[in-house]
Amino acid sequence: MCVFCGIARGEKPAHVVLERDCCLAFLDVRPLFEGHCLLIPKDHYETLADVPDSLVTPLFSAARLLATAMERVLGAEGSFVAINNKVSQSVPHLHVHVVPRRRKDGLRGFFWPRTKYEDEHAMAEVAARLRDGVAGLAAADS
Ligand code: DGP
Repeated sequence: MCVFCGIARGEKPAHVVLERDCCLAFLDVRPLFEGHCLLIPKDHYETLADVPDSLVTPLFSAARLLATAMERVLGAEGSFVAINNKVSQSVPHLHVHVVPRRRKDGLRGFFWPRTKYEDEHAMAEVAARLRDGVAGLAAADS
């Protein structure tokens, strides 16, 4: 059984910090920093691509609320909001990491090594491919 479905159903304990009809946020057991939250849809969707449109707004709105609350009550100076989709995703139930940040908090290792585009042309080519992909998906949706 999916561990996050267990938490969503209240069958597995978790430190819940926010609950809505469609989603739930709780503390990550292996936090980057204290207050690191995982926000999940209560229904089981594996990746961001699987999440229905009707859920995107309430889910992201809850992420925004959590990020704002962290600054208010945890003294965070900002936050990091991220989703691992498939790669580096250890729990196959979509979860949004909402992590409190402070300047010079050392959170560098969370990022993979940065790369560089060969030149402007290479950058433009990748951008064009992505624009085509986005246009194709948007057309398929309409
Ligand atoms: P990711 O690597 O993006 O799939 O993150 C999964 C996170 O889930 C990881 O930071 C640890 C956390 N986690 C795994 N199992 C549990 C659990 O049973 N309870 C809680 N609260 N967090 C969990």
